[in-house]
Amino acid sequence: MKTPLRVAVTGAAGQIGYSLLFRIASGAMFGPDQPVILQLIEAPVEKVMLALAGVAMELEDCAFPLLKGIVQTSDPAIGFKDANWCLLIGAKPRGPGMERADLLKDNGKIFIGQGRVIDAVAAADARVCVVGNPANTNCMIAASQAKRLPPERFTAMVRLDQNRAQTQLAQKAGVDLTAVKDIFIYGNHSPSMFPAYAQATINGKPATSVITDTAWLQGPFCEIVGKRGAAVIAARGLSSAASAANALVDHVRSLVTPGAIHSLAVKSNGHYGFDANVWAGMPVRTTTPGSYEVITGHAMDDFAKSKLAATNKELVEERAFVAEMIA
Ligand code: NAX
Repeated sequence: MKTPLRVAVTGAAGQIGYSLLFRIASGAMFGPDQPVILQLIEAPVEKVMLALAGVAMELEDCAFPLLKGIVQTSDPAIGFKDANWCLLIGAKPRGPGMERADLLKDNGKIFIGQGRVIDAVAAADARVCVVGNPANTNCMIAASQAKRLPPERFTAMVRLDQNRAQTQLAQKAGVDLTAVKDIFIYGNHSPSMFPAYAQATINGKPATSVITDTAWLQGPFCEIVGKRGAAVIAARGLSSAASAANALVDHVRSLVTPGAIHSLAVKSNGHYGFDANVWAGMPVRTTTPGSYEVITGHAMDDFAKSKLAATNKELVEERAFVAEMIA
């Protein structure tokens, strides 16, 4: 029997948490022979902690053989203690009339605190994955507080956008989903992101030779993928939750699978013209479990360059809003 992995999850009583925790405990994230201990972290609010207790009861009632323990806490120092994986889902949602700058600052406080605590108490091999929005900038903020853990340990999720883009290309081409490969997301997890269709293949051929409607690729395709979250809210009355949880399972599963090629938001280091200090979506190849290298050198045409510049501008602006906090 392997040693259990300690998996800390913030926002564990929220919508995404409710779809995610059962899949982690069932083995979908770390594999069918990897036991886990779930360390569930929630806001220090009585009603929320009660809801968390209910989720923990349901986890117990599943009798998952791989689930070796559940911690319930509102204290990050307890929740992140010795964690191998820190999945940061909890964030403050944008309220009515709230400015983007205020949202960034309010979340900045949360992610500064969590970044510091993770750096102080998590396991030596800790990996941090940020889902709570604005995910890229929250990830950058948390990483900025770390002295022990290097920045490449901090990634933000753009996998939901990748999955959405894969499905849209398959539907347009009238092919099975699995025929679409190498569709990567560049930039921010926001409508400004760029799903780089020209790098994708469909049944091994360039996607642009199968879908020759360039106007659709540059217009509706990018728009549908970029605004899919809003479309789900309009239809369901609630934001994407099960698909977001599924994407986080994919994000981590790919990140622990050597050779996997997938999209992650990572510290840009200047790749693809992104500002060196923003966290931007880009293609990576997993090297060893939990580690990756950025796949550089994908050619970009003028349209792609203009999209990358726009999403980079937004990331740089977000960074500027919180610059004082992380200095
Ligand atoms: P919910 O509002 O259902 O749940 C969030 C939970 O986080 C709440 O239970 C709240 O009490 C908790 N929380 C807030 N502050 C916390 C803190 N400081 N420590 C611990 N817990 C805290 O939201 P949900 O639908 O689960 O979405 C969570 C986040 O994911 C949101 O920020 C959302 O915008 C973001 N998303 C990101 C996506 C992505 O692709 N990166 C897609 C889905 C989703 O929109």
